[in-house]
Amino acid sequence: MSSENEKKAMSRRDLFGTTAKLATLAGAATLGGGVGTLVGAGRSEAATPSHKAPEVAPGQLDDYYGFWSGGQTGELRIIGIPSMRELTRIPVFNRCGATGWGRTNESLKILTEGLLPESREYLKKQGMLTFDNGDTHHARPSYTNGTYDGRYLFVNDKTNARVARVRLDIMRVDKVVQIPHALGVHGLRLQRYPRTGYVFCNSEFRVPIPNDGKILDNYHDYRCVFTAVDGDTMKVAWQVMVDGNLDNTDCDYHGKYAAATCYNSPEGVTLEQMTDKERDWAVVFNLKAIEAAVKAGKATMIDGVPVLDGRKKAKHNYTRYIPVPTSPHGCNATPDGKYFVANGKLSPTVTIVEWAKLDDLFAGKIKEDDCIVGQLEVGLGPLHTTFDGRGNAYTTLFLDSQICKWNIEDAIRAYKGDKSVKPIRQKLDVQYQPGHNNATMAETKDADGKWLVSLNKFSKDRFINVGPMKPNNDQLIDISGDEMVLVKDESAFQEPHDATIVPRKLINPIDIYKRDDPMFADAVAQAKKDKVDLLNDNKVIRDGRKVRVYMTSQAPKFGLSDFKVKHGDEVTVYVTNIDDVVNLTHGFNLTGHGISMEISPQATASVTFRADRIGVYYYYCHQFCHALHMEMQGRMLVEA
Ligand code: K7E
Ligand code: CUA
Repeated sequence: MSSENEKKAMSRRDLFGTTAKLATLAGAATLGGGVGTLVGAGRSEAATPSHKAPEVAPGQLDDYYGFWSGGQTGELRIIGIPSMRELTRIPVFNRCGATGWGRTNESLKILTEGLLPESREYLKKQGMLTFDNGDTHHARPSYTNGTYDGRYLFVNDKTNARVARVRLDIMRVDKVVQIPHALGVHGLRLQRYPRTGYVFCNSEFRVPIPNDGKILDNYHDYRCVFTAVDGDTMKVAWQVMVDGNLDNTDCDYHGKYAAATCYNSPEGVTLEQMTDKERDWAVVFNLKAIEAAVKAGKATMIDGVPVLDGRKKAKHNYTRYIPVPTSPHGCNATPDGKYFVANGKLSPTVTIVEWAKLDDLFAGKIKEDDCIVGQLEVGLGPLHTTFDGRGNAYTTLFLDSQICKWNIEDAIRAYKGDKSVKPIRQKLDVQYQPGHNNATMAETKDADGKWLVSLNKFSKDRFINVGPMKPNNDQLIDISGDEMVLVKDESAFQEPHDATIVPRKLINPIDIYKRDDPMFADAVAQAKKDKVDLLNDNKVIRDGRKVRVYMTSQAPKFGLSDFKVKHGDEVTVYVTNIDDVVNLTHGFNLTGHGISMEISPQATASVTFRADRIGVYYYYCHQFCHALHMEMQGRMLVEA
């Protein structure tokens, strides 16, 4: 950085000094038009794709799968890297018309069986079976020995406190669990070693436990819990009560510790109260001590879940609170397994904590501050950090609209007082206001330092105007050389928070379902009871007021060209796609009934409804499967 730039940066930073808290908050409130335009003001014509622009010509395949969270859409997206092409979406917490997710019996079972009783009761009163929205932030593939194993992917739902597991062989959710004693499940990371294992979830908001109305406005009695879900059973393994609001989390590469950034250490409920301190903390969790305490029956069972008290005043060895500047955000473990980085957000710094020091901390040999081995000023609004596996870190600067590349060991040397090192390697403008960034394989021991994506919340003038709500701008940056080079802009609908990028060889989805897939095991079992061969029979079975309609689909024909039911019957339609051809998906879309679903090759899908409308209703295939696809239809006759 030139001294001129340095001066400019410093004067902006002064604005963020703790003495000028109100200025900070005022600044933070007007990010979009105010502070955010300080850097890269006006339209940026820079970043003309250079010789390094990724070449993925038509017909060529990408090198990586990018797993994007879909934010408020409640879904996941798969983006090809380096092309940045959106390859598909995975419906998770949302209702999806293309697939029938949230309407088919198969998806409703998954979406409802993990709900807490109180949610079930609430939903019933609303005439709903499940929540039809979600807010996905952090999607992470499962690990074995510190690297991705291609089994599962886990993602949080911030708004309804759920965690979903996606099977990576079919790219569909197979389990959902709702987290008790929590509102706003935000940070999510997976145990890396020996395997996943635990899914660590941060509940963000502090709530009364139980939240039954006895405690209302006395917010000092609210609690926040850190939850470990068992990734195999998708049941809550244990919870630890903590001080403050949990934000993001990560864990080590040895299976010993997890860490979480906390804001709101004053435990207030207004913005002023929440930021009324110079320091918050990163809370660290001693997994062995927690497991031993749970095993020894030291936890309080609340709603069937073992809950330990990890608050400071409880003085247990489950947790320690490492002080970091106020309102930290991202929490990121380095791929060498040595450190984690807490990102300052309101402070222009990143704080580096050494995992190995936690042994001595929990043994009482050193103090919390002694675990901090580095604190580097990177710029304004540091939110998240990622890594290249060559010792460098890349931190998003929300307010500066930049990515700051810095060297980890140099930052540690500088913190020790070595004035000769300059840890900051480069700052690159991004357009604009980045939240997460992530580099290829950065969260594994095999970080490969090829590509980095910057997920920018504001796109402003980067795309043609689509109205007041603009797309996000996901930018691809080549980090394979000494310099970061911006090579691509890609628009995204609100609001992918985060992305994980995995080489394609580690992910092996199937093309055609196997008939024993658990996704439709219930349908197979019911058919067996009804003595129906799903691959060959087309039958209507009446069972009192329940009617089960079994039909095949094979381009361009449904096995039944019509079926008849009585007004008021409870009808379940089972469709089995008997085509054994890659890419040959059929749809079942029932007119006037709000029903549509897809049936992939060799799959069975089913949907249940009451035949409450008398008359003739067509069902048709909604996937363009054949030249006679329009003719792929039939009639449901509902008699009075
Ligand atoms: Cu938006 Cu990871 Cu939820 Cu930061 S989080 S940006
Ligand atoms: Cu089957 Cu279109």
